[in-house]
Amino acid sequence: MRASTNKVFYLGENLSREQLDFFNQYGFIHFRNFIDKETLHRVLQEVNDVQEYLISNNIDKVNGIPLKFGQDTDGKLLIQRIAFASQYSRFLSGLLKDPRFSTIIKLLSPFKGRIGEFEKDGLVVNHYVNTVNSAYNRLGWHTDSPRDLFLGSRILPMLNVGLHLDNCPFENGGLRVLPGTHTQNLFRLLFRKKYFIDNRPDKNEVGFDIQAGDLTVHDGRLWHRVQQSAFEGEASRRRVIYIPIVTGAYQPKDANSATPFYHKLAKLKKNPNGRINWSLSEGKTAVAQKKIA
Ligand SMILES: O=C(O)CCC(=O)C(=O)O
Repeated sequence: MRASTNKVFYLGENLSREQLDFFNQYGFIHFRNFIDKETLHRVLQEVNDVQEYLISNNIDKVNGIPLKFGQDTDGKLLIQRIAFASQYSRFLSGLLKDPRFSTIIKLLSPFKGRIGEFEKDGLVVNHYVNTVNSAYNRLGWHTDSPRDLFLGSRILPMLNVGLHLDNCPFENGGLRVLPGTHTQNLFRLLFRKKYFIDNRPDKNEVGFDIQAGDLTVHDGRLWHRVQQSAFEGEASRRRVIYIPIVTGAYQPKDANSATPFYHKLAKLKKNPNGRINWSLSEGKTAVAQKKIA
């Protein structure tokens, strides 16, 4: 369902009172045209280059975070989730220095925020496409906060900033959020829905009419999911960059960082006989970091 809370804003030098109030009330906000077509083209090219580099160097984990592999429409290997992508691209890293991010950081006020380029999963590239062998075409309900609990920290407010690289009208699936759930108590944050298992639409959810180049920001405590595209192949392609804005102690990751437990859980696979395969393959770590060209 498309709800009246889905309003589109434009980002200026400062956040307007209306933008701040909207974000504080609902826990998300949508800005049109954050980047122009030329920048978008370059970002897509850089993402492609990073993927090529990771594949050709047999890297399946960056700073302890596993990459998610699938198959593209042409049968070629595709990385459907890349963590810390800006580590491999001077351009993507430079994008994070855009002064408008300082404006967005103010959404975290009164907390003092910073761009987590080297923290959490860094700059993440999500790439969804519906093909027979795509491992990643939707994502069940979750918030981004329990990851902090797994990592032994208390839940701190954070923002997840999504830079959308493809058009994705509401009818094509994409991001769905439950407005206002960022202010819930800990019990509701942990148990409102079954994390990542529940993919069912919620009568109160809100979707977006995304144009390539748009930016969305959601509070890390907000329940959200990704609705699978109704289309197959190229029409279903959806690429989004996510950038964490964090607060609290600086917790950078590097090539020696351990894989968080929740990522290991995600690797558990069912055997054909229905039993869970508990062997957790560690894979290779991206020790050989590409020098930023
Ligand atoms: O792809 C999206 O828009 C949301 C992704 C997301 O929620 C996640 O990666 O945790």
